[in-house]
Amino acid sequence: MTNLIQPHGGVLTHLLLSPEDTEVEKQRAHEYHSWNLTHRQICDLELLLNGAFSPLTGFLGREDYLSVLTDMRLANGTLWPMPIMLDVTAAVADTLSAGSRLALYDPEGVLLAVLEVTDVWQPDKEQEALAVFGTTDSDHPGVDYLLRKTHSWYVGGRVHGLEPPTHYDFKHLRDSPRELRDKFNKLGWRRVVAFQTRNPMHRAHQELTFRAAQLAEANLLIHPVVGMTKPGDIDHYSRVRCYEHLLKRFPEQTTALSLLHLAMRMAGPREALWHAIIRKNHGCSHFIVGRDHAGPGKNSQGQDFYGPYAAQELVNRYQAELGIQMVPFQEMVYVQERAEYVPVDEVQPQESVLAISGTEFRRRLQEGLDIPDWFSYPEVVTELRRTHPPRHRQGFTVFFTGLSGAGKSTIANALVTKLMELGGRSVTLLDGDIVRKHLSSELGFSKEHRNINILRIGFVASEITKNGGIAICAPIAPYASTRREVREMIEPVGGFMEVYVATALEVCEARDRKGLYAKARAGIIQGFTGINDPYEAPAKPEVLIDTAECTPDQAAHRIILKLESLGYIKGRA
Ligand code: PPS
Repeated sequence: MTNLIQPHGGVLTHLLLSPEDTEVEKQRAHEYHSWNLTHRQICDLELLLNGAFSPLTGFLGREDYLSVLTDMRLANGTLWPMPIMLDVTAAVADTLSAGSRLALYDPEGVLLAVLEVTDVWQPDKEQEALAVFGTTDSDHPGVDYLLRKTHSWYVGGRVHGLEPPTHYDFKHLRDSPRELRDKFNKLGWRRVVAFQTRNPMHRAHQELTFRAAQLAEANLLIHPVVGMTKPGDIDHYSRVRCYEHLLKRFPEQTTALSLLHLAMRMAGPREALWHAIIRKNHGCSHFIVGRDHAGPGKNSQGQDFYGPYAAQELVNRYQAELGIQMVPFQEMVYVQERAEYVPVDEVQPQESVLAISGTEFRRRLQEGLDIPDWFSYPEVVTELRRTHPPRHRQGFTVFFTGLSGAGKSTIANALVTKLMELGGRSVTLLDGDIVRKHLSSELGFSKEHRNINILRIGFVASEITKNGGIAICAPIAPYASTRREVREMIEPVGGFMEVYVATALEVCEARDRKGLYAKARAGIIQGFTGINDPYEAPAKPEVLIDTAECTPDQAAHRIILKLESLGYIKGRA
């Protein structure tokens, strides 16, 4: 490892091994335990390796971790607000101890780095959530990821990089901190103000960044996050094409665009401080912190997790030791009389303000409604419309769930026929029995096998949905957490509607068309849903159908009406 002193941004950590040492590690790697990195871990590793996370030299050990939680500092006192550890399963943690070497692979099996383990421990995740996010509310995406998706053991230690993660997209826009510093030096940009974003940029953002650059007497770096952002955000491919369009609207030679493969945590104030340090490492002298920086949205009580300017306050508190100057900004609003954007605190009482919120903007996109020129540039809107067509041209999944014999298949068949009659999109039926015959013939009915079965259905349905088709699924899907996983696979790529066919167990048992309930009662079939295996009823399905109160035809019609009201189908059925 070498530390390079650069004119901008201080010491930059460099963790990539020399070609000779890389060869040696490659030869030895088969002797080490191995770990296949998750998407988030690949993001973290890339930024460790290229120095964006300087002064970190690897994943945090336990002492640094605890110190970051309580004081936002490493154990040696250096300011660092975000805990960055490698999370692994208990099975892998069991094989490791101080001194072990762990080979880190990408999903294609490429050896990216070797971790020289110093610490292995099981964290108190609730304590971590409270320290980092100030809450354990799982409506916070960072908390949700920590509690549900992060493995239960942490490993820390120095990282030895063999090669940086590969990117096949937008190569011309990906710069390491050193590359950006060199670029700024070459261009003679001594003062550079960075703008962080995870959203498409519209005119308000352009005006804000333009003013920030003027205020700081600096050049502008648009530095969007393309690693992991908030679930539900617009995909980075569409966003980057939008940024490229917008770049042409800035005065030539003043502004640069570069992509940051960061995995955001949506930690608001703490995250803003972290973002500032990362931009300092990329050679920037100034950093814009606007309203609700890295905000996670609303909590389960419908309130904001953090105050709108809490991030600015926190960054301000650490300004003296940060090494990068914050440029705080109020929200920008459009003043109709002046036909221009101004910070909200500069609006005069008699002036009228026009605003389109992010939610309203998405609604207009989804419904194909007008988006005015004062809000965004036509080329940006066209780009977004191309990849985010209105709902009636998107794919969707209708996911039935309910007991065996509840009537799922009958209603699903009726729905398929009605959707075929409407036409316009291909319709695929993934009924429980069909799937068990063609996709899951080797599986039984243990919890593990049922989950595999449902996730297979979810995967196929998400591919169909992504490509603009309609998937109708009708398994029992008895477990809430698996249904939630399916929803999470599909919602980012199109519509998802859960239909709970709430036929009572007694009714299903009385029907017993396949004679399975009788066999289950007689103990011939084990683990039968509703008899000796649980069915967790959905808490908030989009549609609840009581088959005692309607015919299959009426039930299918209700679903059509719901799809229509959500905009997924056009015109009356
Ligand atoms: S699951 O739990 O979602 O994977 O089940 P699924 O694939 O939808 O099950 C389809 C049919 O399998 C029959 N069957 C059982 N159901 C529940 N529990 C047990 N142990 C079992 N063994 C066989 C049952 O008839 C299901 O049919 P449907 O179509 O739901 O009536």
